[in-house]
Amino acid sequence: MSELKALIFDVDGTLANTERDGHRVAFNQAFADAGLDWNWTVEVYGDLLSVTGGKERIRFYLEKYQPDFSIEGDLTEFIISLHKKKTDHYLALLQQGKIPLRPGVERLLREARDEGLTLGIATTTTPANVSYLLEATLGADSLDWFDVIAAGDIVPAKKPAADIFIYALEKLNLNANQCIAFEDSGNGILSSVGAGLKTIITVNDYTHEHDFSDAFLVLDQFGEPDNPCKVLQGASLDNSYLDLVQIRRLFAKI
Ligand code: XBP
Ligand code: MG
Repeated sequence: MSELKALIFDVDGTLANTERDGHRVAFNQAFADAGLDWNWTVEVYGDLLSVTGGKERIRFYLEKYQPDFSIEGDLTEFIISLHKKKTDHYLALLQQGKIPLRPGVERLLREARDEGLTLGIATTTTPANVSYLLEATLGADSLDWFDVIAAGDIVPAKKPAADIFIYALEKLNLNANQCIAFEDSGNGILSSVGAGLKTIITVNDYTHEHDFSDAFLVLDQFGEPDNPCKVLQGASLDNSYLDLVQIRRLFAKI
């Protein structure tokens, strides 16, 4: 039985509900800037989220929804340029404080820090998106809370490939059985479990119907003392929100 050493968090959908009112809005703003009449509705975006990575998502959209779209010049360069505009818009939304952390996230991060647990991030999103989210919600020094922020194109294959969690474990110099991963989506848990990590899921509107049969625990949220969470799958909790005591108790049962 290994000792719990680290918590490794996904970002989008886990630390914050960033997709519907953040990334999706930023994509549409970038499309408008470019004079494109593309509008990713909440529903269409839910389909597009099956592909991780914003650049990869744009390409998937073209293949599935705009098969006759063509431009002069290199399509990959066009997508990269469009995605950079999207990122600028997304960073502006973060700086305006438009994307809060999910319930219990700050509390759990602070509990882990207070107990000397290592914290890591393993995400598909662009690195700047992570630093801006952390700075906007937890303050500038919060980037130092994490011993690794593994993000975006740092690995050859994005989620559901296990690359990003394997990379994070290597940087932390820890084994998977010394850590717990936190995710929100089907692609995310395929990646974390693929890296050998026990995974706790918090679902959201886009992911609540995904397959989490390999999850260690599935919740609707981490919860707060005055905002109870619901256990959707796995062992019941001793109290109405997920805290480090619960995590350690569940980890000891592995
Ligand atoms: C979610 C993703 C990202 C974001 C958009 O990442 O798949 O692509 O949707 O961010 P995770 P970018 O759940 O792993 O945090 O446009 O920067 O890719
Ligand atoms: Mg996610």
